[in-house]
Amino acid sequence: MADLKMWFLASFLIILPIFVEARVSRNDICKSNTLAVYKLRMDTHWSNETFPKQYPLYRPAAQFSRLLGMVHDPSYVLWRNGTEAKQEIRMVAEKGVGELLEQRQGVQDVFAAPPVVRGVGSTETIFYSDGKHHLVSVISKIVPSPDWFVGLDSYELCSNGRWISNVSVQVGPFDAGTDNGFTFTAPDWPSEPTSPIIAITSQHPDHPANSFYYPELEALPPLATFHITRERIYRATDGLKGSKRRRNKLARTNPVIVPLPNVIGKVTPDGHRHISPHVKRVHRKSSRQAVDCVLGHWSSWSSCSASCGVGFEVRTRKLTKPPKFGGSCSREMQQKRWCGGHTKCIERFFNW
Ligand SMILES: *[C@@H]1O[C@H](CO)[C@@H](O)[C@H](O)[C@H]1NC(C)=O
Ligand SMILES: *[C@@H]1O[C@H](CO)[C@@H](O)[C@H](O)[C@H]1NC(C)=O
Ligand SMILES: *[C@@H]1O[C@H](CO)[C@@H](O)[C@H](O)[C@H]1NC(C)=O
Ligand SMILES: [Ca+2]
Repeated sequence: MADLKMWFLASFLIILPIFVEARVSRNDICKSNTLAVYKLRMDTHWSNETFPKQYPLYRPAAQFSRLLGMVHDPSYVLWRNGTEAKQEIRMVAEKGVGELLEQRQGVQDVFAAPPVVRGVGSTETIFYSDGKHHLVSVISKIVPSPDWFVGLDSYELCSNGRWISNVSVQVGPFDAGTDNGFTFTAPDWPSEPTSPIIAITSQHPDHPANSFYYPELEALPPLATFHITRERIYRATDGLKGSKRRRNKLARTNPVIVPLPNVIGKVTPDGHRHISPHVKRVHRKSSRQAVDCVLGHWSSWSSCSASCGVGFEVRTRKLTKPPKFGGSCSREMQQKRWCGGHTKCIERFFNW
């Protein structure tokens, strides 16, 4: 009985971190509860020299709406070449307005960057990706245009188990299929029924009035380039080790990073810091068959402690039946992992 009491006491005192070193397989870094912070920059190349046909100079001059994006898993598609545009894509492509909604299956983070108020310019933002949500999709409306946009569809951030470090992706214009206008400044002409999203090329749609129709060119020059640069990876052990000074420095160097959580393990009465979740055998001489404990299911993860920046989330489980006769039992009753969000960082940029 004394053993049992001790066991209970111990299991509530010791709260163990999930981030125990050396469990991360070298070639599966992104899937192992790491959190990657990326910078996304969109450079736009819509100049009068590269796209002289009907180049919009006034009211409005050539520009791009604010950039909207999300980080998601493979089950979610924000937009895709060849498929019908969702309502929110229609809103962005036709009007340059709207928000992307975060509260849906498969979506981890939504983010935005300011508009590029010229044809040639640049805008940037930061986003977060965890091992489960490792695809990024973005969209920015070409202004003026009927329903044209540039964007990325499910760009993979985890390649061969590692977070990609630095890539540039050149893109051309897409047509959302919801408005039939051919020219940049065509009046609204809703497509009924709507057609699928298509890539606009120098030859297609092959209508001479089309603003991007350059039959003499084999391909259009790129309209925008997305640069994705890895800023930082939060590994399992970060914040659990490392000095307070280091954490503060980290928080200072990146304004969106909040101070990291402190060590989660607690010191037991015998003065030992228990930071190993390894199965502990209760030593007890007994002639009877050892029975391992029964643990409840993990709760779902709590919401992230930060909605703008890097935080952590927690899940817990309970002991359903204590071990008997020297059976074994994991003492891991709580796990923490990193999370990040950019939702609350989104400022109200000027809308079109
Ligand atoms: C646009 O480019 C064309 C040809 O390159 C040139 O003739 C024209 O003057 C330019 N217009 C402006 C406003 O820069
Ligand atoms: C869009 O889809 C069409 C048809 O499948 C394909 O030919 C084209 O290469 C695609 N374009 C882009 C940019 O993905
Ligand atoms: C990313 O790559 C580009 C071109 O290869 C280079 O100019 C740039 O310095 C790189 N940036 C980082 C952060 O590595
Ligand atoms: Ca269209």
